[in-house]
Formats: sequence, C-alpha cells, structure tokens
Amino acid sequence: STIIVATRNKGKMREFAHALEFTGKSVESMYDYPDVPEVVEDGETFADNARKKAKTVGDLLGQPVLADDSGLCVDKLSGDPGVYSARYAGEGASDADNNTKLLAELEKLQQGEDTEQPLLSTAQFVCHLALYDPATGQFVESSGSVEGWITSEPAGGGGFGYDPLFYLPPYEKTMAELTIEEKQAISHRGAALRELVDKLKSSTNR
Ligand code: ITT
Repeated sequence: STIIVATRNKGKMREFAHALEFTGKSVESMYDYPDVPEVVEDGETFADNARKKAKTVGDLLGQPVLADDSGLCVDKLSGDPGVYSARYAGEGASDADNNTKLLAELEKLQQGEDTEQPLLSTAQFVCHLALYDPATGQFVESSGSVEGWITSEPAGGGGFGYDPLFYLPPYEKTMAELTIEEKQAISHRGAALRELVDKLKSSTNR
C-alpha cells in the first residue's frame, strides 16, 4: 500500500520517503497524480495551509492524504518569510532566488553597523503536518520546529530551500551540511513526523 503526500516539493519528498521507509509502504507525491490541481495556499498559518492541502487532495482522491506546510521564521524580520517562504522572492521563485532575497533583507538591516559578524539573526524552521481521512472527515496533526541562525556564508549541498543559510551552532554546520539522517534527527520535519507516528500508534492501540 501507499502513503500519499500532497506535495510537489522534491526536497520534502526525499525526506518523507526516507523517514517513512520503516513503514514498508511506498510514498507517492503529486507527481503521481498529475491531474490534481495546485492547492492555493492562502491560509494565515502553517496549520491552516497544511489542513487545506490535505483536505482538498484527500477529498479529490477519496484516500487519506498527508500534507506538510513549513517555512522559515526569521526573528529580525518579525517572523518573515513564514508562510510565504516558498515564494519570498515572488511567485515561482527558485530556492536560490529566495536565499538571495533573504540575505538582501537582512543585510539592509545591518547597514551602518561596522560588523563582520556572519550570523545575521536567530531563526526557526517550522513544520506542520496534517493527515486527513476523507472516510471519517478527521485530521491527525503534529508540528515541529528547530532553532538556528541565518548565516551570510552559505554552505553545504544537502537538503533544500534555506538549508545552506541555516546555521546550527551545536554542530558548527549549516542544515545543508548534514546527512539526511542527521537532518531528520534534529529538523522541524523530523520532529513533526515522530509526533505524528506516535499519535497514530497510540490511536491504533486503543
Ligand atoms: P508543497 O506545498 O507542494 O508541499 P512548497 O515548497 O510550496 O511545496 P510550502 O508552502 O510548505 O511548500 O513552503 C515551504 C518552503 O519553506 C520551502 O519551499 C522552503 O523554502 C522552506 N522550507 C521548508 N522546510 C524546509 C527545510 O527543511 N529546509 C529548507 N527550507 C525549508
């Protein structure tokens, strides 16, 4: 059997496939359902958007669907880009465009300060997961976050999105310098997935 994830983000897909390997199920994405239209993400929160993606696709396919809404909240930017993380530099922006925009916004704030400090602001990655079952109309949800710093010195070729700019002091590495296993162990998505799996286990054991 399969687990359907309402995503077209290849970085997320890789992480879900890896994290859910233990279930023995194969993970499908929206690339396996090309007729499913893009869901408009107009929610104010990660939770709203995750629920909307899971419910829209779940009702359409008539099968349980998992959705991930996630993003980067930068303290010096009052929590931006937040729910707009995927399109910070505009509709259809690439990860590289978004990273350039993020550094430009933070460097603007630094103007006039004569610092060489590469760590520009504290930040959190946040992930909200929603699993929706159209047969019952019920959601199972979870969330996770991880704290780090935005660095002006991008590093690493792993991960996706803002990972090369997300510096983790305890590891002295960016998220993009971690292996997929290391990222999973500390990331917002890893934490949210572990919480979801625990919730599903305890509900089936009752
Ligand atoms: P789907 O809606 O198809 O799943 P998306 O990329 O549009 O894909 P989101 O709206 O949830 O998904 O936006 C998530 C964005 O947040 C993503 O494009 C990255 O820019 C950023 N992001 C989320 N998780 C990340 C991670 O683990 N590492 C780096 N950046 C991440």
